[in-house]
Amino acid sequence: MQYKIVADSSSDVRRLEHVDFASAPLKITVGDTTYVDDNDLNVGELTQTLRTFKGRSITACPSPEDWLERFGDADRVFCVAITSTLSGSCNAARLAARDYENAHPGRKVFVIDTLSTGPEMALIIEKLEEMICEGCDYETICHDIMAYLKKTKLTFMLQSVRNLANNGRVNSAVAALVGLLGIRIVGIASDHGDLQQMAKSRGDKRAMADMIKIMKDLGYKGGKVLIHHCENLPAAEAFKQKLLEINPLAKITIDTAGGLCSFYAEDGGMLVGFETA
Ligand code: X90
Repeated sequence: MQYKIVADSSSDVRRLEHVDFASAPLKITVGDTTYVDDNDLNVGELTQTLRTFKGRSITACPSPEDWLERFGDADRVFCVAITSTLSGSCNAARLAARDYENAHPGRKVFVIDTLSTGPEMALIIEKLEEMICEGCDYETICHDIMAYLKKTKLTFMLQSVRNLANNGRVNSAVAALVGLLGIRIVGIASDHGDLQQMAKSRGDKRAMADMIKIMKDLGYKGGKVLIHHCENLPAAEAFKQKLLEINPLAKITIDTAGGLCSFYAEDGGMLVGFETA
């Protein structure tokens, strides 16, 4: 039985060691230039461009064909998609899954609407990899990954919500916060898969204290944490230290955000996916 995991590029996962993996890229159009969010994208350069760009910029999710061509000829495919509340990616994956199963009777595709993005998606992907490696059967994995998804959460801090607001991905209360200097928008991915603002914090330090509080309130007890940042390694490292104070043995990994998450989380933004108890 050949397994494959296919995620859209908002997961920030570029490769897996033990299971066949592919990323379906989203696209980011800044003025006249379209960037494909794949492993060749220079994310630092994109962020640099966005610092001074004043025009219109938009994003586009992968098409059903983009998903389909990444399934290869696997017998069992797991699709891991960004929240369907804010993107058409999950819907495209579902269409691809239907076509694939019709074209190849016996093969199966399980589509996961993560209701989240970035590092929470990466947690899901790592858990799938683990279960596949353990030799779990397909039905068990489908069931257990949905249970795991209930235990994972996402919190974040953003220095700017301009791109989210310009693309209609936040409600008007959050959009009204565009242009506030020195303020960090701290929030979570809600149970409905959209951005829920929890605090307005002055500076990274205060924002990180607010994020820790949110994590504890949501049931964080020292489980696995993935931190993805956009040009803000100092904050990511400081945050990791704070978490190690709670549990010195916690498994905490820092990574850079890919193109899509960097575009929306913007310069200095940080996303944290974590397991609750
Ligand atoms: O289909 C598309 O064009 C992609 C649209 C994606 C819009 C949201 C991306 C959010 C990226 C920003 C902070 C975390 C928000 C979490 C909400 C679930 C990261």
